[in-house]
Amino acid sequence: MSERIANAQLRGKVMSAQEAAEFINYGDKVGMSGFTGAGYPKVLPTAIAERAKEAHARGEDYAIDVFTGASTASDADGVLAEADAVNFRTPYQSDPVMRGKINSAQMKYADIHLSHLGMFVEQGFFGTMNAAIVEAVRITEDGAIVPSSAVGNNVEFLDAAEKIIIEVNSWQSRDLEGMHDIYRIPALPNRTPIPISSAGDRIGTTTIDIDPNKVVAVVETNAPDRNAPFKPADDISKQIAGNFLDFLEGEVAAGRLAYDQYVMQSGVGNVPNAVMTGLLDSKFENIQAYTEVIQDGMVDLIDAGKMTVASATSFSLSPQYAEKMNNEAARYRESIILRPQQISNHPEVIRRVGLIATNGMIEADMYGNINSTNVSGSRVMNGIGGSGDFTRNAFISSFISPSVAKDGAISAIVPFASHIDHTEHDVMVVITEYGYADLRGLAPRDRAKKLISIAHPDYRPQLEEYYERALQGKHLHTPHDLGTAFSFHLNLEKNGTMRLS
Ligand code: 0RQ
Repeated sequence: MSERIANAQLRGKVMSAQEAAEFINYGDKVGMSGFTGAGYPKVLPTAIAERAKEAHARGEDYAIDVFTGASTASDADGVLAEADAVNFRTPYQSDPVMRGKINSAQMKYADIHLSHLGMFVEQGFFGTMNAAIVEAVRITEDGAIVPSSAVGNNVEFLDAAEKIIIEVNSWQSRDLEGMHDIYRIPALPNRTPIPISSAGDRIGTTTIDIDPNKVVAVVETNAPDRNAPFKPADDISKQIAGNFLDFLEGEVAAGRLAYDQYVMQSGVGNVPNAVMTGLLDSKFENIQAYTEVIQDGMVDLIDAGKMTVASATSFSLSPQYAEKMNNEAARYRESIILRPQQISNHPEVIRRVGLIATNGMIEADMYGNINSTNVSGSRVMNGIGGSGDFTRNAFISSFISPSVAKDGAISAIVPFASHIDHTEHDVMVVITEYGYADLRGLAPRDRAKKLISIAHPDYRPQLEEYYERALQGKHLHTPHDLGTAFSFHLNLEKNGTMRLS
């Protein structure tokens, strides 16, 4: 193992996770590596959680503020939340225990665009960052870090932190070295254009240089990234994928897209993965991804010769595909680039490469506002993630979702979204198993008709009824009847279903 720590000074800092956790004090702001279950520290979170439990048992306060790239896993966010060791968390998270604590106000959560967080840290919006805990594949001779399966906000955390703890994880393939492309955006007011004009451009270094004098501990680990396997695509996912491909075909027919010009951004989840499976048998070739996470479907597209390059900030692979990535990283690094999330999600580059963004949603309202985060307006699911970065700046932004959730008790198309992450101004296409609503260039009343037509047939009559009522109002640009705009949600709260009769 120690050959993975090639720097003599840092080899002298090797210690146990318990010893390293002593450097993390009550109230500290701690930036951790990790993004969608990849590249997060594997042992420090548990050691910090143990410290918290011991302190609480003694009647003392102990909690920290946790900053990451995006979601981690049960052995990071999960154990910390379980131990009530987190006071404040940002950005995206998806752990069920942590979600429960956020929704019961036992901890605070700030849902920040993924491209913004590194910038917030650099600009000092959170005050001093006390520590960075970052997973590495190895430490080089000159003390630089080779990141592992995610880059996330590592650069910003390592630059800003007073103390650095490095977890060197021998489970991660050494062949990941060379896959990363580390680039720092010059600070304001000296910004310069990011020199990426196509997804495959490499503009930086393969390692992150750090100040070795800030390193207080190096901990050796050997533990896998914990990602949930994807569910096999069901009929509804396949229908949604089919409708998405029909939409793409329509773009080709209209001359706005060519079969070898598709630049993809895809959210994580089973439906986006089904879309990628659908692309395997499509006419699209030389697909490029400028996205934030590489999931199983993209690996299949690369293997099939359909995708030439994928730029992201992390992996989100099933255990089987993570194993494959580990075994064959030397081959995959020819076509995969992992960048800091400020770059993978940067508005400037997103607009330049002209990508088609495709993300999941909780609900869309009949004018095209999208709720990605808060069920019935208040209960946070995960967070906005990178969906805002991509949606606002895409060549075409799309949202995909089954038309109903919870066995039909919830409609994904509602009169008024109970929380809005993406406004009607940003949302171009919404797709369910009943078709696609192309909202581009349409006035609100025309959008309503399109969106009602892709709602579940059981909900179309009550959506139409609402719309007719709204049309009785005085101001008809975006017709609403505010007295009943949330009738679907209120009925859900009262009767457990959005069905009104
Ligand atoms: O619940 O898990 O209990 O079955 O939400 O829903 O249909 O499987 O879809 O996995 O794509 O998730 C918006 C949450 C959709 C996700 C959201 C329930 C449903 C199910 C999952 P169960 P599906 P998905 C890149 C981009 C924001 C971040 C983003 C998300 C569970 O896409 O977090 O886009 N997006 N990032 O039953 C109540 C509703 C519901 C509902 C779905 N209206 N009411 N529950 N569900 N709709 C990635 C990153 O940024 C890192």
